[in-house]
Amino acid sequence: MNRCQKCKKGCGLNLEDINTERSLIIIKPDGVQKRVAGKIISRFEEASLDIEQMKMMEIDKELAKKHYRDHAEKDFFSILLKYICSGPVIVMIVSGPGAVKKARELMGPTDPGKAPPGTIRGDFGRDITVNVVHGSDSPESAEREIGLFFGRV
Ligand code: RTP
Ligand code: MG
Repeated sequence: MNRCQKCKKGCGLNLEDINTERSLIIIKPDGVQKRVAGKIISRFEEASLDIEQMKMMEIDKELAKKHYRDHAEKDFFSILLKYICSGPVIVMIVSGPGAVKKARELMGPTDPGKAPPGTIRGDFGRDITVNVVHGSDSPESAEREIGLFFGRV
């Protein structure tokens, strides 16, 4: 049995529980429109991440501004808002050991032109704006974003 690394005793937790993280994933409007959502979801499943929650929705400007608040001063902010609000998206919570890093490795770099084949953005993205998928950039961002999209879960 894996013993808890914090108390070193049998407190009932195992290593997997301790390392489990969550990430908020969004299949952006272009992913839904191009009918590649199923393929994208499979990438996360095949990497042994669990899908805890999933829903289809449209993101309104208010929510988009909150979600991408760190980019408010960037010159691409208004284009980003227009894009992310341009049609239905699929929002998911994925979880598992190292989920944040794992998801970002599966996605590939922001610019699909620089993303290797076999990554989600490399295979399905169009350009640095229209890049098919979002994944949280840290466990702290993940929890903030999960709160925005799913409330307390
Ligand atoms: P995301 O937050 O969507 O997962 O993407 P990311 O971490 O890889 O990239 P980030 O820097 O957080 O940018 C957020 C989204 O803004 C759009 N973007 N456009 N130069 C540009 O025109 C530009 N740079 C970024 C992309 O849609 C990017 O995913
Ligand atoms: Mg980001």
